Amino acid sequence: MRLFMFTFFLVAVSTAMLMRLELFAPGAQFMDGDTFNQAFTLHGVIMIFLFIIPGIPAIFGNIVMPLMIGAKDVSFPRLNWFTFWLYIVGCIIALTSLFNFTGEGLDFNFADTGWTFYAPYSLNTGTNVITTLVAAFVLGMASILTGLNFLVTIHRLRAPGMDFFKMPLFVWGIYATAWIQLLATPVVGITLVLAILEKYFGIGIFDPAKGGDPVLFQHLFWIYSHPAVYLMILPAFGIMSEIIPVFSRREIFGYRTIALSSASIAGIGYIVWGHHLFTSGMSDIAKTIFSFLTFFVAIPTGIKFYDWIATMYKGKIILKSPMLWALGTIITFAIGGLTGVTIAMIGADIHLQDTYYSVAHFHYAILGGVVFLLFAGLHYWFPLVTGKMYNEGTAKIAFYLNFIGINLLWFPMFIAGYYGMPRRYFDYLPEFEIYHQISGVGAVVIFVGLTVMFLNLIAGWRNGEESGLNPWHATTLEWHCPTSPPPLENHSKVPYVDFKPYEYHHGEPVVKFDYETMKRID
Ligand code: HEM
Ligand SMILES: [Cu+2]
Repeated sequence: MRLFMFTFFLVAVSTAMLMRLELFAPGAQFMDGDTFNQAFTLHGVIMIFLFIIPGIPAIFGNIVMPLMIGAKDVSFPRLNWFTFWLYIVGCIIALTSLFNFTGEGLDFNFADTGWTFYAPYSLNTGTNVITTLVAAFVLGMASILTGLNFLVTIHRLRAPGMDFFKMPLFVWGIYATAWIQLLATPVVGITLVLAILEKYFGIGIFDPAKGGDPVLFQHLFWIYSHPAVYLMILPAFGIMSEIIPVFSRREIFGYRTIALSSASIAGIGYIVWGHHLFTSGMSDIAKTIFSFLTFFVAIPTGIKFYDWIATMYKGKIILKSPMLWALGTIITFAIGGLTGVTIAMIGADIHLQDTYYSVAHFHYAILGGVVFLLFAGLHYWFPLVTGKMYNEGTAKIAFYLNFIGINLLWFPMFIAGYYGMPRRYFDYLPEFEIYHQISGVGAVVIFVGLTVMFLNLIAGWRNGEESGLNPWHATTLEWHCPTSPPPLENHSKVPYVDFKPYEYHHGEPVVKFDYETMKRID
């Protein structure tokens, strides 16, 4: 599954590179407008539905989360297997929608609607929207069942002694996410089915020509897709909360507030979707309420940032690559989150909606938040999963390339967007050229950074040095295994957990663990 995900990730990165190349100068270079529309749709659909939403839960939720709570596996391993196949089927359907099999031969015909499939355009376009909708539906099923599996696992399989407030914070992140997967995804499932029915049978729900309402589509879509952006970020924040205390050698500051803020972000996430519709037609009172509610998201997010920084304060900071990725993310996600607050203001958003400003916002939030932390997690748990170590120097170089790249690539877009550069256009006025060119250079830098990172990890996996059992001196249960990588059924015995997840004293882990009895011995 990981292999599939990273392959798709590379496909989506490549499409993005092509788009950046096209946009390097005004006018058409090598794509026409229709191809460009398909390119950004392909990029968005893959990144969101095939990589970022399933990414952290599938990569770390399945492997690390059970270890962290002392379970042998998730509650329903077969259901897990089933969701894996649903994912594969969804991917295959998405791939078939790339092509048109007509009498004249093979033809590219991917949806050209953007990843949001807005009606009424998605109902009228001749591209393969239906197959793409079906693919998204199947992937949604996989997401719902994964959420169910995680919820039951966390409720039922925690080690004896581990109450909710002794769980590692990554588990809290997965827990909050699982509720979103279970409760919000059905909404988008229904929306997609309605869109398919509308397209096939013209039932007249979204099509204004038949008395339907296209804005209804946007409401239904964002009722899921706004919670979905928190679904992406919460497990990522969980990774941050693991790395910060371990590499500061300090107990995390405000454990409970971090845990509960995950839950409250998940909750608030359900009631702010209207901020995507400020320019689509809503009553003024509705706009005001959605704007007001959106600001509330900043409170629990701010609390987390405060706690992370307070943890590092007076800590013994060890600047290894996982920590470097985490620290970089504190900066990039802060830019993503705070610019989100600026467009939660109705007046500003009327001007900035559907410009490069919003593109820059969500790329800082998603790449500079979710994906960077996913990479942080890859470096952090790499020795746990492979038993080996990558080259630390190269890992650092890869981080710096990515960090410089993201800023070169997206910071100019804030300015271009502010001056009025609309998103999703394949051509632009000459005055925007400079921003596109800086972005183009940034894209190359990121591309090189990603390549270096993946090659380094692959090389480490193949012939890295033995990492030892607990190279980071971490305190959570996943590092308390008899072997590295962990044996098939995880811990040899059910551990007894009567301690908090991050106990450090004078920079040293407090809890000593006996792998035979699976109890603390200090
Ligand atoms: C404090 C946190 C955040 C706030 C206040 C916020 C606010 C907003 C607002 C108001 C918009 C609408 C922009 C427009 O269309 O003009 C928006 C768009 C978006 N945000 Fe955020 N956001 C936040 C965090 C995030 C996070 C964490 C993610 C993802 C991990 C994210 C992903 C997105 C996406 C994908 C869009 C654009 C969707 C599209 O039109 O294609 N945001 N955000
Ligand atoms: Cu939103």
